[in-house]
Amino acid sequence: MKIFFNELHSTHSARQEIYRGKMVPAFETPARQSAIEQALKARGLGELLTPMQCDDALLTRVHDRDYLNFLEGAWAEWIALDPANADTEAFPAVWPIRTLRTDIVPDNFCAKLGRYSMDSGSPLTSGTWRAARRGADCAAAAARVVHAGEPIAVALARPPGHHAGADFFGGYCFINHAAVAAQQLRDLGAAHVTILDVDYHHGNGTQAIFYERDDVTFISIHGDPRTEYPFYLGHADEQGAGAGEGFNLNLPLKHGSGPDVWFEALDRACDAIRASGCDALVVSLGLDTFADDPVSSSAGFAGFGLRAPEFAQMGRVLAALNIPTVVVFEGGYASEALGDNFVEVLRAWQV
Ligand code: Q9C
Ligand code: ZN
Repeated sequence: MKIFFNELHSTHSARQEIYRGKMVPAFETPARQSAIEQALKARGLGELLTPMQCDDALLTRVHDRDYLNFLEGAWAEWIALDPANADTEAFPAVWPIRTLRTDIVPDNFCAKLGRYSMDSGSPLTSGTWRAARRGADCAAAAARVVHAGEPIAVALARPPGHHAGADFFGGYCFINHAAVAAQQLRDLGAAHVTILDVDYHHGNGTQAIFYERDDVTFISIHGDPRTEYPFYLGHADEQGAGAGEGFNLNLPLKHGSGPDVWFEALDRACDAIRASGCDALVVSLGLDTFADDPVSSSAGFAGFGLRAPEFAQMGRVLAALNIPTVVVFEGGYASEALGDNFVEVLRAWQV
């Protein structure tokens, strides 16, 4: 099994994030990917490879050119505001919601930061662009080998991607790797690609990117947005629009739902995947459905209460679909358990 890992991931390393008005230690850390790399090596699972660079043209089929330019230059602009910013992380504090205009991109950097983001919990750092851009390379490389005949390939990258939309970052995500993988598969000739997002949080960015398209189906199982991040998307009535009508399926579950409820939703998702007739599957694999995940935890319950045996079962159910699959790492913040849980999912493809 080929696993394309982001060797530049730790260039994106934030110390802190804003949560409920306070600075708290960042949850999205380099330790997350390192833990998985270590576990893969220790268990002898897969072949860790660095990817070739993917074309910018692939990225601009997923993201807006002006957003990519903004991300690439953001750190230099942040430092230009004040050289002392070099020791900080950049956080937006103002956003163009409702009645405010997004068609004119302001010159002011803080205003741009808000124009291109959805929350203040996603620190932008000196290495964010380099790390996120390299993540796209991993996703594209995994898609290419699956197109060439591998039954499975993995993009092991951070920061994650599924909250990032065509022109905004948020939820720790900057470049949408799952969307890049799906688009790469389409460009290589896959007639239909389906994305299954099993991160605890709804993949709002991925959904939005493909919402009006009939060539990519988006299916997501996630915490009910009425109580869970990203709050403003992920409801069951979002079924796609225009040509994309019928190509979006959300399966929101109440916070506190356990493995039985989650696996019922997975069965529904699998029915929809089969019905989509896709030539390839992209799995946005977030491991924050884990019973001890610190980010999805509230009121004494975390994720969907999944543990190693359930992650193994998830892998078996997905592998049994027997569809060429690109697995993309998304969220999951219990670093010490990420390695085991990741390996448990992937083991199913390794016969
Ligand atoms: N207690 C992904 O899993 N809220 N993003 C953090 C901390 C934001 C999660 C609250 C959660 C974003 C890719
Ligand atoms: Zn998540």
